[in-house]
Amino acid sequence: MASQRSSLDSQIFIIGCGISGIGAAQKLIKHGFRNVNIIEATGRSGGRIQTGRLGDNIVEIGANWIHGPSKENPVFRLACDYRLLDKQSMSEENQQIKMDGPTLFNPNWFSSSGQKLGPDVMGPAMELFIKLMEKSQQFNETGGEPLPSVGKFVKTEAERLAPEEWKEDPANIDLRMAMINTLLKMECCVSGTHTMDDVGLGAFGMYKTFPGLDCTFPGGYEGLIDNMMKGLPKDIVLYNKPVKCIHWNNTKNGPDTKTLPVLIECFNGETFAADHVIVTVPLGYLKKHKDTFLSPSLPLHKLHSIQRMGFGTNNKIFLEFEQPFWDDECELIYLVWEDETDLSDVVSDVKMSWIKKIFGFTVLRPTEKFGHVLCGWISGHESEYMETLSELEVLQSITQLLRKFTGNPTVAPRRLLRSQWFHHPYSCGSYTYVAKGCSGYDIDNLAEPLPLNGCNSKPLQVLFAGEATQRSFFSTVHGALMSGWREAERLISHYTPTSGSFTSKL
Ligand code: 6YU
Repeated sequence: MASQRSSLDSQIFIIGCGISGIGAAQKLIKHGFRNVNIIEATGRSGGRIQTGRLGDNIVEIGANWIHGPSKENPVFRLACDYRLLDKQSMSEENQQIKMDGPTLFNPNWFSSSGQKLGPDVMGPAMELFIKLMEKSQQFNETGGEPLPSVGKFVKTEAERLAPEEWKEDPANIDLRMAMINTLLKMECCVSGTHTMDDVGLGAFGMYKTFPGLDCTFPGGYEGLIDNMMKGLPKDIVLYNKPVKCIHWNNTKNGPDTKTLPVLIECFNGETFAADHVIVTVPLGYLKKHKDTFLSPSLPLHKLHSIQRMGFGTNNKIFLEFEQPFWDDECELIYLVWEDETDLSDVVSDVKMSWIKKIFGFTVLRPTEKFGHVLCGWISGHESEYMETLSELEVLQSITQLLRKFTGNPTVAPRRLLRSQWFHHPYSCGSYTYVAKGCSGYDIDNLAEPLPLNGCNSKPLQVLFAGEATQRSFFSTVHGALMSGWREAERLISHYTPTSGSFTSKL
């Protein structure tokens, strides 16, 4: 066992300067480790937390909300400590709101024949959908899921229940089924998947929520990253150094390595010797580079879990308008395609009809601050295709779409900004979902350090953090942060085995 002094001199490299990497560095440095560095592929910190600009407005290109802003949520605690939230978001009242179902925004509904629909027509579809989504989450505890995917379950149940539940109002059944399809497309954005048919029904309820009504950062999510970075040594991050390969188990020696077990090789040819490496690159990146990112290659069960887990695309399209076409109180605009009654949450011809995958738009609030700005949401292969089009092409298609749905031939966004997470070379998509056939064990496999337990070589050479490695809060900022802290604590308790469970607080 290394002495306390030499353990604090261990060479630790963290790959990726997203919130999980920054969180890991914070904890290790607070504990006293002296040689901690972060290697980041791009020229910035924050990864999938990225605040941008649309004209004078701040917009979030990546993460938007603190999901479940209440005391148990570490992102909420940090945001409060750094004074980044408004009063309303920090209020006890806000923190106590239970959020088991979807966030209930104040909606407007527009149909493809250019009509505005009312809650009397759409309300029952919303209620049925919410009920079915709640049911979908219960199979994780009860087991015995009747169908393999959330999509198949919701679609089958909606088709079975709708005629009975809406028998008093047969004229609206088709419109309500079309609305359920819109809600399925919305759920694809929430889950970050192409179709809800790809999301496993049994594992869906593994995702847990904290209480609290989702809130945003008035000054931008990146303020959180800036504040966290201020607490770290100045030159801790080595920017613009994409890592090509992590050679572990002493399989490759660099000029400065004699005894250290890991050698990190960057694409620019630079190498860094390490005792421990914490990998925080997104699951999308691992999926694409799994055969070359580690040498020796990842063990088979880890490789299989990387393949099985889902990592999809959810993109945003911000639009600025001179005048709103929505109601004063409206927070969310739904688009209902009247011909989509067969509950297919994918489009048949991506190139021709990608735009039909946009389920709707959230309204950026408050109006006094943002003016009239909408955020459109689009997931899946349709979203990936949208990324390949020019901004002008996207703007033209959206203008046509809005004219069709509002029946107003003069509606015209004056500015547009969209995200392109699928083609981002170091994200390769947006976030993780539990794909059909996945279970919590796949997430545990992703998080398992190398070498595997029981090997005689030096332990904890490569550790794995990042949102995809967190069983209950995958796909979120707080899940990512918790995973970074978890791996830092793994290293800390490795060097202080007698201290029992480690409870340091940042
Ligand atoms: C949340 C939200 N939100 C919208 C959109 C996106 C995401 N999330 P990072 O990628 O940050 O860092 C890794 C770094 O590694 C990065 O800097 C790379 O450049 C670097 N790297 C990669 N390869 C490298 C190499 N070879 N060498 C060196 N460096 C390399 N989360 O809490 N609230 O509102 C949203 C949203 C469009 C894209 C989000 C949201 C997800 C978070 O952004 C994300 O999880 C974390 O930032 C990841 O941090 P990290 O450190 O792990 O990786 C029931 C059920 C369903 C479950 N789903 C529920 C939905 C919850 C998700 N929420 C919604 C979505 C929105 C709107």
